[in-house]
Amino acid sequence: MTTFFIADIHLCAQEPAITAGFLRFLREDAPQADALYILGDLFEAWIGDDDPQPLHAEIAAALNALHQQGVPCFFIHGNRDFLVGRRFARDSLMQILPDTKVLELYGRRVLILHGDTLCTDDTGYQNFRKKVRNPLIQKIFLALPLKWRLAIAARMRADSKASNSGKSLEIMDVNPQAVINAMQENGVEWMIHGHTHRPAMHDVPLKGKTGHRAVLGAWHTEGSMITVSADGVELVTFPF
Ligand code: LP5
Ligand code: MN
Repeated sequence: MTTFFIADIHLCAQEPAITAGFLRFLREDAPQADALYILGDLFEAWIGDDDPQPLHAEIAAALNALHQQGVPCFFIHGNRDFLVGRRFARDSLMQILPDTKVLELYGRRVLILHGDTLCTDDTGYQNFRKKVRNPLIQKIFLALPLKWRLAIAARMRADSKASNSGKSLEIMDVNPQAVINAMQENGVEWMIHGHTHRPAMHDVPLKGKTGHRAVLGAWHTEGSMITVSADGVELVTFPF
């Protein structure tokens, strides 16, 4: 009786070792879970469900196979793959959740989210986010030819890399008050998120009690996940 959480796998055709590690995880580890939650940035970049990359069909088939084994899979959009849509959800049988969700798990209330919305000091990013999460802007983007979308995404990635190199690590981490607010608004003592690529378990000072924030690691050279069971919440790394 364990639920698995992962995030920031950043799958792309240029990183076959990560893809192989993720497919192995879906085949060998994930079937033991009650459910699998993917908290964003499953893909390095997503420009529309009509992108014909073979990698996408391969991942959809592997998630679909996990579902056939009785393990439901849930997905929250990240800042790289917020355009994952209905078609990919249908092919993978993965259910897309809203940007924040409270789960009741083995007697614990757990708030799950990608984590980018907690980085409120990064005003450049939050302004960018507002624009690209606008449904009208997304509709226009998705109507563009694939070639143009690829070029725009590449340009955004390059601009993001350039702007990140000038930002402090502090600005790019979560804002402590934003964490407290999110936990109090949702009435939870547990939060799980990714995005910052800084795997850790943090205590959070809440009114009269201590909350807990579990942060997932990115999949660079090994896998990272958080397991929740009746016994507790654990941050785990494992080889590909
Ligand atoms: O992703 P990462 O780790 O580099 O940095 C993030 C924030 N950056 C982003 C941008 C993404 O990387 C871009 C992803 C593109 C894939 C999807 C394309 C679909 C487009 C759909 C349009 C409707 O999320 C970064 C944060 C960092 O995390 C830490 O939290 O700091 O934020 C930024 O870099 C934002 C900058 O401050 C401003 C970005 C400038 C982008 C300019 C766009 C130019 C458009 C050109 C059009 C021709
Ligand atoms: Mn992210």
